Amino acid sequence: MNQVYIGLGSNLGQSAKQIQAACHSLASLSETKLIRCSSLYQSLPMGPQDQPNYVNAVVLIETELSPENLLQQTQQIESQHGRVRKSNRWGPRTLDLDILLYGQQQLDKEQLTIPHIGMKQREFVLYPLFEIAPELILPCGEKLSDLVLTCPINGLQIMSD
Ligand code: PH2
Ligand code: MG
Ligand code: MG
Repeated sequence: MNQVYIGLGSNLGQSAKQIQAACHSLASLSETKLIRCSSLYQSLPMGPQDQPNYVNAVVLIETELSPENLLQQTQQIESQHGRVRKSNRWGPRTLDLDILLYGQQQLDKEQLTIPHIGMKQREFVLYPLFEIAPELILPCGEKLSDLVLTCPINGLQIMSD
């Protein structure tokens, strides 16, 4: 059983609902259990500024799916939730599912890099991750708690429902 952390993001349509629905979709994947979900967070857009704020969250699943297989499944969930792939980097999207960590594995393939590139600098990944895994140590040996301490919060807010 592999413990996998997935980052969720949305800034188009009903973002909070998209994220919640995506959690249900992840929970119903084969050979997969949803273990923990962070709160929903509102974050300022990283990248182009002429786009809406994001809703972000992080979940922990346990899965027997391989990284490649899981990537396929998460891309299918993105499409089912209305994601249209465009070439604009860091542009708005209805749903983004990023495999952040897959156990202690490090993978560097054309379609999939694990740990997720950039996660160590992103407040909208680190803080929700810290909420559900305060003791986590990354494959590089760094403590998540140390990364959080040096990551500016940049307006990140827990959403109340
Ligand atoms: N995702 C992006 C680009 N910019 N900004 C925030 N705040 N949250 C995101 O999830 C995000 C982003 C591309 O994946
Ligand atoms: Mg992303
Ligand atoms: Mg992505």
